[in-house]
Amino acid sequence: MAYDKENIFAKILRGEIPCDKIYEDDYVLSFRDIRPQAPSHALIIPKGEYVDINDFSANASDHEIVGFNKAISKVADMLGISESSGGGGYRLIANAGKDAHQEVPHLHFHLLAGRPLGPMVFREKQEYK
Ligand code: DGP
Repeated sequence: MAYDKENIFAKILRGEIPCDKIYEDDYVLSFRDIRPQAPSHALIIPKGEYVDINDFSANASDHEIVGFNKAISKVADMLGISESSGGGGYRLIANAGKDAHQEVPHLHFHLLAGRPLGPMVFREKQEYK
């Protein structure tokens, strides 16, 4: 899929739409999700134009990949949700494509925390044999 420069996160990166900023550096912007699914729900996005994690891991530079990954622990520690910063831990989610219900076509990691988060994925029916 080609990158859509008019997606909502591109507009946030350009400063055309406000966000509740948590952290920013040369490679990433982190801000609070507008529809929080947990007491703490942060998003981390790269500043480069990548549709999803598949696009990013295939096409981003080593600097971008390292910068993006290092931002995860920075944000988790800043929010106090990592166990090493005294929190209870967190879940990191990256939806990619339609089956994962990716809504915004600019790569973003969700950091969810602040309560027990339950099973990792919703199961429509048990299919164990
Ligand atoms: P996903 O389904 O993984 O593509 O999640 C997209 C998330 O983006 C969803 O949890 C809601 C959030 N979101 C959508 N529009 C905005 C916005 O304008 N501002 C902020 N802060 N979050 C948004």
